Amino acid sequence: MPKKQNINSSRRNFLAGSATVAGAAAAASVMPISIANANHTAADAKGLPSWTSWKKRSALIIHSDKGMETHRDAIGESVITPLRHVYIRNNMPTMSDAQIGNRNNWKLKVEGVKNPKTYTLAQLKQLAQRTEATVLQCSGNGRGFFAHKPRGSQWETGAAANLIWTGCPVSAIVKDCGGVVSGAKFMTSAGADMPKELDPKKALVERSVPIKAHKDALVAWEVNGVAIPNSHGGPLRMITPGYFGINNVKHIGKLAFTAKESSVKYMKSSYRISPIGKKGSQYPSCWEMPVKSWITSPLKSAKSGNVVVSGVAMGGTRKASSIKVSVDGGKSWKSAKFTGPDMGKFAWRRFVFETKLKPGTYKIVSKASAGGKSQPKLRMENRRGYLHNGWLDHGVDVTVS
Ligand SMILES: Nc1nc2c(c(=O)[nH]1)N[C@H]1C(S)=C(S)[C@@H](COP(=O)(O)O)O[C@H]1N2
Ligand SMILES: [Mo]
Repeated sequence: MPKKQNINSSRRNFLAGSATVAGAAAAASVMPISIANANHTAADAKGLPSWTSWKKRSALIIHSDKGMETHRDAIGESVITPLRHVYIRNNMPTMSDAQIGNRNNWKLKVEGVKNPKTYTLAQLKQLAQRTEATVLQCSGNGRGFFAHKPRGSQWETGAAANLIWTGCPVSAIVKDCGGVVSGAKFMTSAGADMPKELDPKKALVERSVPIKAHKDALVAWEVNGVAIPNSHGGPLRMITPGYFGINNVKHIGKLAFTAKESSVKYMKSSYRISPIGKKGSQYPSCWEMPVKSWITSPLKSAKSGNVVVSGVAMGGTRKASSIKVSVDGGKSWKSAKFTGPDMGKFAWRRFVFETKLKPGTYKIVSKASAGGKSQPKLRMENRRGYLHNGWLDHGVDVTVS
């Protein structure tokens, strides 16, 4: 029998430090779960919006009609996140089958290259293929831990997933188009999901990343072995390994190599890391992800004796090189072990730490290192609650009995 945890009370306890309206709503939407029982039934999806009714309801916390996050204990214990548990974050509504039409005829326009071209998805499949495992993570993952209650979904750890993508390397497209134009400094991707009646300056999801990111990037049509579902940006999605979620433009219709960053709202003013009380396009954009880790078990209680602490660690654009765990709130640290397959530097790794604990209360925290950098103790305060990788807030208070 799979062991069930009392998620209701664990969530309530966990949310105690971030008593926000959205946080309270999230706690109320929680149901006990057992990810071992992952059968897909109609009842499973009850309460999910119709465009994502194939998801597993009990694996998700619904923040709004545009955002749902994976429960902290529902990313699974293998290295890859089950698709039915993966978070969703939409700025624009997910495109429907009717809007998308025949997937193989989906078009990608390529500009800012010597010979601009428009490819169909079928042509891209014939051009080149590569598979890459990456962490997809929202810039605001961990926002729920900020004390100043930034506007936006109060994500804790679950706006993140580790996924296997297959697609055409952007470098192969660039080569096929004769190289990028001189002076190009950015790779700019635009989604086709903006409703036509809206003003592109305000509603077009167009993102620019430094041009060096194109070397690792894919335009992907497959995730975890299936065609990318519409809600995750099918039939074609930009994947920028190591870069935050927003740069992974769903429903990509245009790829351009540009001298300047896009001037739409989602580039210029949104996703800027500014001090509390300040905003503007002069502040850095949410691009590369920093090193980060969090514990996924135990979250609230454990039996005394041998206790297995497990979690995930990611390095962003660098390989996660080590992971340490502390059971005394960071006073003393011990090395934990990475387990499972190493899926490359852009993926996260599972870790385990076995320890003997006597009855009592413990603050268990984890700290990962990558590329010579370790997670900081504290969050970097910023207006919108982006980039949280501080280890203290991500710790868990566990009662051992
Ligand atoms: N076209 C388009 N791409 C998009 C978005 C969007 O609304 N439209 N949302 C972005 C944001 S903020 C994130 S965090 C990720 C979420 O991806 P997911 O919903 O597949 O988890 O997609 C990004 N790409
Ligand atoms: Mo996001």
